[in-house]
Amino acid sequence: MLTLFNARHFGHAPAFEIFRGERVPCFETPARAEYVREQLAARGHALREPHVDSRAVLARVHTPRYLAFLEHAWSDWEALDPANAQRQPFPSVWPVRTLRSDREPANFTARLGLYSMDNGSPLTAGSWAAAKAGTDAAASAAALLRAGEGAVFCCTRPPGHHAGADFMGGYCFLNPAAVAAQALREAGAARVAVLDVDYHHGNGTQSIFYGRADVLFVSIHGDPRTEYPFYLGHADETGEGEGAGFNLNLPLPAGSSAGAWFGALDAACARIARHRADALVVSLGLDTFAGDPISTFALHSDDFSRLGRRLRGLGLPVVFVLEGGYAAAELGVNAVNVIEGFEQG
Ligand code: OKP
Ligand code: ZN
Repeated sequence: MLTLFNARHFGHAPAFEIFRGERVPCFETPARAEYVREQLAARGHALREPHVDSRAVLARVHTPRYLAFLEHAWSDWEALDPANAQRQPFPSVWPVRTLRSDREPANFTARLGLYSMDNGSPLTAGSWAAAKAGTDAAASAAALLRAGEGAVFCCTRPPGHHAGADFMGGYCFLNPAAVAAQALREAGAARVAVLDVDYHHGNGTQSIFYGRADVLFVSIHGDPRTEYPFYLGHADETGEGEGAGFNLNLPLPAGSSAGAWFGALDAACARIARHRADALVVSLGLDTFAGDPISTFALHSDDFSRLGRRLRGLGLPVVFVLEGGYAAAELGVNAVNVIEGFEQG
């Protein structure tokens, strides 16, 4: 399968994150994409660089003030203190209920909190460039589908499905899956479906399309009562306004088996078929793997081939976007299993 490789991903390499109150090495590492790249090359898949600048479509997915903040966040941070070059900024204050988010503060940490859903997206000098190259890959994939390509895989990081119109969170800064869906719409697809199979609910993607009937969002994920991102992803979230009926959440209890997961996939595929979409975007998180260090589902490597075959059965052109998956050494095999399962139908 034609793969767009985000070569800028390497510039986003945070040293640590905060996990259970302690500094720990990041789970979301550059090695993840390198394992996928290695496995793609070993199994004969061609890699290309993204060729489309996503700037225009990006501005229809994210807000201008968020994009302006993110693009300049690192230089603003460094300007505060030269020693900040060696430090990672984290938010520590957020405009929750009763506090105002319409006025952007001047203070850097206050702005960082305004544009963050959690403290889980460590920012570095290369974060903007890496995230922007990811949305460039998504926009390029949409252009390739329009030109007749049957499926394109975006091998990119950091992931994106937790990033909303104006916030980062859960390792995500910009949302390539949302950019792919929006770019497909603008390239002439009347209806698009987004299927999010990452272990974690894609709250950012859901919220971006929640009021729209042209982009159906379907997600299979750990029940938010116990699993991140906690505050979205319940079954009663079905869309609003014109988008009523165009959002389907299929939460599963933590610890669910592969059998339960594929049952949910059947329901997801049935809803997507009913949408009569012209194209599909798959938020391909592989943290449903049994060996994932931060998730609790139990898919094995051959289950990812089965996922690919099942998706091929929808008969749609597909943009695959890499999301989570933290068993890094197995990530390549699992990702390429999806791709080859799809190709072999
Ligand atoms: C991103 B994706 C907090 C650690 C927990 C939340 C998990 C993010 C998963 N510092 N982070 O959906 O794979
Ligand atoms: Zn995830």
